[in-house]
Amino acid sequence: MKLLHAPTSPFVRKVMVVALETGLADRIEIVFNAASPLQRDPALTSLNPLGKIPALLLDDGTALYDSAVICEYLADLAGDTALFPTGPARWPALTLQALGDGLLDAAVGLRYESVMRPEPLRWPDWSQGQMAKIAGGLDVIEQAVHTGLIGPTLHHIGLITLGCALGYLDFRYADLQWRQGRPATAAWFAGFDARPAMAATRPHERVA
Ligand SMILES: N[C@@H](CCC(=O)N[C@@H](CS)C(=O)NCC(=O)O)C(=O)O
Repeated sequence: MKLLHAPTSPFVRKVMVVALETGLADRIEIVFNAASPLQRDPALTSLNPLGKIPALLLDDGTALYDSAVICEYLADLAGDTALFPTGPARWPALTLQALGDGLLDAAVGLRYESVMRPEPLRWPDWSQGQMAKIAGGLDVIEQAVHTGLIGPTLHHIGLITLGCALGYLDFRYADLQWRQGRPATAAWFAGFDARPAMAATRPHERVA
């Protein structure tokens, strides 16, 4: 299998955490791709017409894309039934995954706005709207730690996604200081972030 990958991408990180935790990482060849909303790269769009990473090329030529799909594929391939639970536990796990993915959509979109969009074309109201989504999401995470929906004895795709989202905020938005006023999330994340698969996938700029 080949994974179109960038070490800065939190969505790619989700896939790598699942690959490491299911023991499949050795079967995945990493292929760097600098996915950009401004340039269509045939090496990527031939696998994912949306031009986004992660994209996974299977040995039979099938392409899978969207981190949620790839993560579930890997869990299924490994026979792991915990990361994507069945029964009633499935819905909170998938909803937390959607929360983390949505938080990341806002954060990655904001990053494009602030780094790629020419300054005269930037729209502060839109940026504030994205920041509000991030803050609202973080507040819901804090409540979920308090109610036990998120906690140290649980482990599934929702928590991996939230861990990657919080790690991305540390990487790109350290000034946001998301831990302030959210001590329960900070404590949970400190433990989660020490997992070997999280430690092995810390976001970083590409080293040429
Ligand atoms: N919903 C997608 C989001 C993937 C995504 O936004 N990836 C970014 C990199 S972090 C990307 O490829 N951006 C290029 C673009 O937006 O065209 C997933 O979960 O895989």
